Amino acid sequence: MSITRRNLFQMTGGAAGLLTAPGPFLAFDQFFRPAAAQAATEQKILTACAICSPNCAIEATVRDGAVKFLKGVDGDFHGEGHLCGKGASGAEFLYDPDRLKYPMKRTNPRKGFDEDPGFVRISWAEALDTIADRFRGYIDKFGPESLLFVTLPAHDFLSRLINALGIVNRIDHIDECFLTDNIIQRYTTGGKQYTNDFDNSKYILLFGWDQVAKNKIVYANGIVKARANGAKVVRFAPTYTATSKMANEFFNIRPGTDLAVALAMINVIISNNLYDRDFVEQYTNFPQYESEIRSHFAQYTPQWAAELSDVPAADIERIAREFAATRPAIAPAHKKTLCANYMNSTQLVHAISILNILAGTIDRPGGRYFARGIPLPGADAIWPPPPYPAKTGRRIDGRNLLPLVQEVDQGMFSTLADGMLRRYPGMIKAAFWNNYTMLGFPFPLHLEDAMRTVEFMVTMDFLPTDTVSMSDIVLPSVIYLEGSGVVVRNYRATYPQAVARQPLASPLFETRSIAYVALELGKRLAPEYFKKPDGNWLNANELLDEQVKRAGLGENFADFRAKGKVERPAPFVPRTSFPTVGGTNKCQILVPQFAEKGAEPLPKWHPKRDQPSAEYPYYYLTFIPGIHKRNTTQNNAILNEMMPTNAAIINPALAAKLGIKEGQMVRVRSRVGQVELPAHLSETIRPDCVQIAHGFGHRSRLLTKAGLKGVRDGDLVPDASAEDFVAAGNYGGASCIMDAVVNIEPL
Ligand SMILES: Nc1nc2c(c(=O)[nH]1)N[C@H]1C(S)=C(S)[C@@H](COP(=O)(O)OP(=O)(O)OC[C@H]3O[C@@H](n4cnc5c(=O)[nH]c(N)nc54)[C@H](O)[C@@H]3O)O[C@H]1N2
Ligand SMILES: Nc1nc2c(c(=O)[nH]1)N[C@H]1C(S)=C(S)[C@@H](COP(=O)(O)OP(=O)(O)OC[C@H]3O[C@@H](n4cnc5c(=O)[nH]c(N)nc54)[C@H](O)[C@@H]3O)O[C@H]1N2
Ligand code: SF4
Ligand SMILES: [Mo]
Repeated sequence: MSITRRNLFQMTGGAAGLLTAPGPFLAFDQFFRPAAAQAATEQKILTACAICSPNCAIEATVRDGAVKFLKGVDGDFHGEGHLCGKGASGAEFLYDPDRLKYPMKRTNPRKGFDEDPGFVRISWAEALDTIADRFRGYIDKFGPESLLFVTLPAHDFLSRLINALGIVNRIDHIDECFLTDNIIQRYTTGGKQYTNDFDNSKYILLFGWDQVAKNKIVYANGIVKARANGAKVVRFAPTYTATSKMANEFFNIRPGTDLAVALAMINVIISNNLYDRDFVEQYTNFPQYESEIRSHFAQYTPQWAAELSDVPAADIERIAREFAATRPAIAPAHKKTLCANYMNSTQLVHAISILNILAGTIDRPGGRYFARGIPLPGADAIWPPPPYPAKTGRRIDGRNLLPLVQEVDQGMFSTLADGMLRRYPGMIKAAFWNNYTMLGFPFPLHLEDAMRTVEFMVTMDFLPTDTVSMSDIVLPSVIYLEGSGVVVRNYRATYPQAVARQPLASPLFETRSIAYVALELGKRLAPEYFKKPDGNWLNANELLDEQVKRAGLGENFADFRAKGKVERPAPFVPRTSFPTVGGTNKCQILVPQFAEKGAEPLPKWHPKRDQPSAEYPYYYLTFIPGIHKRNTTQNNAILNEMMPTNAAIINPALAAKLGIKEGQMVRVRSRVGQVELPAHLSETIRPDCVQIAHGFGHRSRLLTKAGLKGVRDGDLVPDASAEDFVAAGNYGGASCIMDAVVNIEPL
């Protein structure tokens, strides 16, 4: 309660007043559950979770049309009979009384996280007509570069809309997650992420990787099985988490220095010829560049790495030798901590890829393998569109300065605000947000300033988030429990597997899918692209039927749905050809193409961006709690009860030095901002770090459970410009989502 009141005092008077003054701001229709039928009916429906990427199989109990209970499915490859707490709480998303129910438009022209939008309900026709009119007007006057789409290519119809309009500025969050890994893998192994075969591994080397603590069942169970099979697990991290507890050895590494340890390990393995000779000689470019590679890594000694990292030199040397001698061994990379945290993440991902290559476990059991997937044909293959216009506009985020990023057409959240406020101020006139919120950015306040410069903002979400509350038009989305789809499995896919997603309930209220929105906007803005050869409009259900048929999953979607899943068991045949860019069909340790594109062909030591100073003496760490999914779950009744807010986690030794007591309010400051929150003392963190959980600090008063609880972790993390990344050698565009240093003081 005290936290809520404290936050209230920081708000503008107008917005604070609204909390006690009922008006249009609070005038949502009463939430209802489907009316009970005369006779009780109970169905069991199989579907797939979509809260995180393994998409564990779900068995739902649906009584009288209402979803009552979700549980795991025995024998499912990913959930293995279980759902985690997030997955099991899915019905609370469906029936959240705060859900967006109808399209709405804003009546308050002032915009900001703490402004009351004054939403009023409108019809879908009015919403879509307004969006189409405004978008058409901006395109005609300022060209397609004036439109910003903040969304993944979430449906083929949305991609078609973006391409048909010639939109150059589609932005996504991947630079904060696995972008650098995607880029590095294209050149080093030709492989994909997500396929870490822990079940069969004998030595697992974890740099930060914390998926046990995330409750990601498929990976948590993988580590458990590996330990049961006698594997050794080693983890480096500045915090002792559930993953650290699962490790045989844990090293309390200094933040941002894993790169030094990895470089030294490569040196130990190469200079002692401990690498997997058969693999390295046959399938990599090591023989071609041997002398360059050997002399490059020779400079990185364990003693040098120990001084930077606080990991003893003898341990670095010993672990490198164990890693190389124990077959099969793996150093997994999985998203943020390895790929996006710091300014040196590009080099770290490259170094870790080299460790896996030296272990000879690329696409081998117990290593990182390429998922044996089931390709689904896209809408453009099924109904070829007229040629798309060239995308000629200016790229707002400066991504074009980073050729390796530009090639993969993903990113960049981290440089968007800089682009809008400094690079091309005023260029973006309208923004379309789907399935994203501004809390997922570094330094959201900078982005709030940027979004205030946009004349017309549309957001599609299922909850009234902070981004929704900044918008002119709001579109209510269905969620995964109301949708249909084919889910191709990527984790543990030693052979091709797909499961069906099917609706547990009809879409509630007037919620719609992004496919519907894209199609309706397409009809209005680019009708020639949204017709089938027979002259009829494209149709999302027909697309699904056609995809199922062409992928050989069934006669049509209904047929596939009746099966529930399709598996094509086949023996795992390890690859002998690696489709790296450059066409050599070999893994590349030294990447000659990087040199051609202004990047480093071999990973060099670079420090992280922000380093402790007299003013900001402590490393700032963030984390994603196991019971939440980023910014999506804080308003879920069950998950909110389990973890409603965040705290500043510090070591008791630091607390004693600064005179901070458990639960006491503290101020944490970085060079870009400050937050106030209670302290939580824990032995699990290094004494030179302060850690705050991601996902809290929603300002939207329309989120009745999550609103005004906790602080935004991103308020302390500086965002960047593309020029900063080029200057620092961050060629892979890693967002630096944890790269900050802070001060902390008692209040
Ligand atoms: N429950 C849950 N699970 C999720 C998600 C979710 O939203 N909820 N999201 C998924 C997604 S998209 C992602 S990106 C991943 C994120 O999963 P992780 O990449 O594991 O990221 P965090 O939760 O941020 O965990 C941060 C960990 O990294 C450590 N760390 C911080 N700095 C360093 C460093 O310099 N070196 C080392 N070695 N360790 C460091 C911290 O101590 C902490 O243990 O989780 C996935 N799994
Ligand atoms: N400050 C900070 N920023 C971060 C991170 C961090 O640790 N700290 N982590 C980074 C990482 S690793 C990742 S992967 C990204 C993830 O960032 P995002 O993918 O943006 O994830 P969320 O923050 O959960 O935001 C998802 C939004 O989509 C909405 N949503 C959920 N389901 C649906 C749906 O079916 N339809 C629609 N239309 N909307 C839906 C949710 O309500 C929420 O507003 O964040 C990154 N940003
Ligand atoms: S691990 Fe949890 S949230 Fe992720 S797909 Fe499985 S049940 Fe859903
Ligand atoms: Mo992520």
